[in-house]
Amino acid sequence: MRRTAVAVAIGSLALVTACGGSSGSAKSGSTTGAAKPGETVNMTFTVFEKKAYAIKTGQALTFANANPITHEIVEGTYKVGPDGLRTEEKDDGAFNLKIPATKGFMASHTFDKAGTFTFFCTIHKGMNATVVVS
Ligand SMILES: [Cu+2]
Repeated sequence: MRRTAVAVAIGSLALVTACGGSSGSAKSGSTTGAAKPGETVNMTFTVFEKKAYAIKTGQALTFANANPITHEIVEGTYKVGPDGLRTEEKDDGAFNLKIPATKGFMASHTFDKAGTFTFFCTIHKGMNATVVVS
């Protein structure tokens, strides 16, 4: 239940942003102080926008697909070669998000424990990143 609520909330925010903000109150100041639901991992083609993300315990990472490309995101360990591509990987089975080849599709995973976790896309060897949950 909680996970679904987070995903919906993030989706709504993204929609508002994408539409250019028709709500007049958005102009006054920043969003500082508002409860942050986590971070969005934007996936453009076969690249994660960032290599490292930071959220709080109980918050989610939301994976947003910018292109009609299939992804499968799992948590696990990996090794990366000098070209930035994974040479080894081990899915730890914590979660598995199948992202369909749908532009604008979003799926999220809530992290309930603090720690540093690595995740990757099983399909694309260059999609590797870390999240610190504090
Ligand atoms: Cu991928």
